[in-house]
Amino acid sequence: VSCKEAETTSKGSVNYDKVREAIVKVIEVDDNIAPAMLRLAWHSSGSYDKKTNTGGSDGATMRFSPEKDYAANAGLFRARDALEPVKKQFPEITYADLWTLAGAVAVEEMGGPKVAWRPGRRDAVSGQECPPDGRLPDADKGTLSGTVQHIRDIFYRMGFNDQEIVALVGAHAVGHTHKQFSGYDGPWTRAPTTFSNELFRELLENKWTLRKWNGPDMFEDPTGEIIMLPTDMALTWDKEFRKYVETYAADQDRFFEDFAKAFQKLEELGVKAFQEEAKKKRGWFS
Ligand code: CCH
Repeated sequence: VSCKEAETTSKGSVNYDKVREAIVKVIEVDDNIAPAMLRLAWHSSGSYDKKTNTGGSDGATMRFSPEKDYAANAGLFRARDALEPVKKQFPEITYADLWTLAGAVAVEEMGGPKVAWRPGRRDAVSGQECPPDGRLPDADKGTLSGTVQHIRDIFYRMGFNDQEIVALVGAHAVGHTHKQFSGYDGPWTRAPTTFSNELFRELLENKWTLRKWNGPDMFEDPTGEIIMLPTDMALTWDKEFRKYVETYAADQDRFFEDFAKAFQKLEELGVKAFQEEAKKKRGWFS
């Protein structure tokens, strides 16, 4: 399946500093929207498949069915709707650029690292370009080894290594799971609007047991107030992943640095304009 050329690109006249300010204003009204913006950026980018060079943030195809209805994307309308007034205010920016910029701004506004971001993504014109369902990770594959393998399958397909995987999942320091969207219930940390290395510290320092309830398998601490998904726990069960969990738990600066790099890479996966630019540069040397 080839990705049909999209027809709209951000016009050169966009003042991205002003767009940033407008995104910050949306977050100031309700800071719970910042984690949702971060997740929107991740889910629009994480559909990338390296082998076929399809999916990814280019196109903002999650505006369309079937992608917007995929189970993994349940609840992300909150972030898309919250950004709609910004798109109205700056009609020249593409949705694809706006969503990824909002992800970067959200990380920064929550106290995280500055993520390098550049414009150039196009908007697709229809759902024909939507990636197939199933490209984003499930939180549980029933067994420890199956869950670990699943995480690797999904993120290696995008082109990430174990260190980048652990850094990226550190984003679960912020936000909540929502019963009505994913079946899971609760935040990972006690400061869910502060971007930090808290996920890693909680994973290593707290005591995690399976919650007894009739929802999906998930872990909770002794208070029952904070939670971990099976995939989060898997990062401590696998030896290779655990190495990085320990590194990031001990060193927030290192986490911030690695997260910023991996997140920029994620947001740029499969962006045609950047790929063409890189090809031109390589061509000059060959
Ligand atoms: Fe995630 N995530 N995520 N996640 N995620 C959920 C919520 C957030 C997985 C599953 C879930 C990343 C990786 C993974 C965020 C950022 C990232 C939810 C709850 C599930 C389930 C959704 C709901 O109920 O609303 C799994 C599985 C993986 C990989 O193994 C990565 C990578 C990132 C970003 C870089 C953020 C932020 C949230 C909170 C959203 C909110 O609305 O508060």
